[in-house]
Amino acid sequence: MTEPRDTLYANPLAQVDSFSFDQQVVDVFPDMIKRSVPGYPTIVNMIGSLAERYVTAGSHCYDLGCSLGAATLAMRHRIQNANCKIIAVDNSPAMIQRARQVIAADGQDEVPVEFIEGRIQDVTIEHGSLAVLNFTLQFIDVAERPALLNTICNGLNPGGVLILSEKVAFEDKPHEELMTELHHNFKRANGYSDLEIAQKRAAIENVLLPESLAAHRERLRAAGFSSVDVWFQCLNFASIIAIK
Ligand code: GEK
Repeated sequence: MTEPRDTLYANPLAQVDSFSFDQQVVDVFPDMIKRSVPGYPTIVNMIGSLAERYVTAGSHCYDLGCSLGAATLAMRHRIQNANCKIIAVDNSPAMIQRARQVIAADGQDEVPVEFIEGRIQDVTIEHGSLAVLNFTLQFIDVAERPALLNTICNGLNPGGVLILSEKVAFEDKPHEELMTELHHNFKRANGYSDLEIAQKRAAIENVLLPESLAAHRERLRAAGFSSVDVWFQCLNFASIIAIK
């Protein structure tokens, strides 16, 4: 089945409202994220590979900010050990409702998936072997990020892993500008017009708050992760593996 195409910002808007994960976004989400985030399919696929490698018997996996459950599916299809459970969390009712349908239609049902409609800041993390923040932390208030990462690290078993994927910012201004330009070229090559790129940028400006890789590394270390490194980067999008 072809995915509905994202045309949300294709026509001039009198006023560009702040971006929110509502029903309109849910309807085009798979197309939107693939055409907007360089490397997204590779990252999701690798989350499956990491699930195969790190998820231990009887442990919990967390998909924090699960949207339509792409990372949940990737983990579910690759977990090798018995008696595991995936907890998928999102605070958008429209996202969670669609994610439930996506998972219900999935043929693999050996690994149960528990959905939580709520803020990832409020979720209890325990017995975790793998936690995933795939492009979600960037939407959390910067002041709330340290406590969230502390909670995640505390709730992971020794040797447990956090995958943190984010849009990142650069301290060097010319480099920041170059990455932004190349990212816009990526979006243009994927069929977005200059108008769509500009209106989406205005909508997301105060909603998605990127930080530098150095800031992420430092915070992850402070939260208690003993090994922290980037395993994937394309332009201003990166994914970090942090091991407790
Ligand atoms: C994927 N991980 O496809 N609590 C819970 N959910 C939240 C919160 C919060 N405080 N803030 C935002 N969200 C997915 C993609 S999208 C990334 C993640 C993007 C949710 C929000 O509702 C949305 O579904 C998700 O985080 C971010 O692998 O669109 O760039």
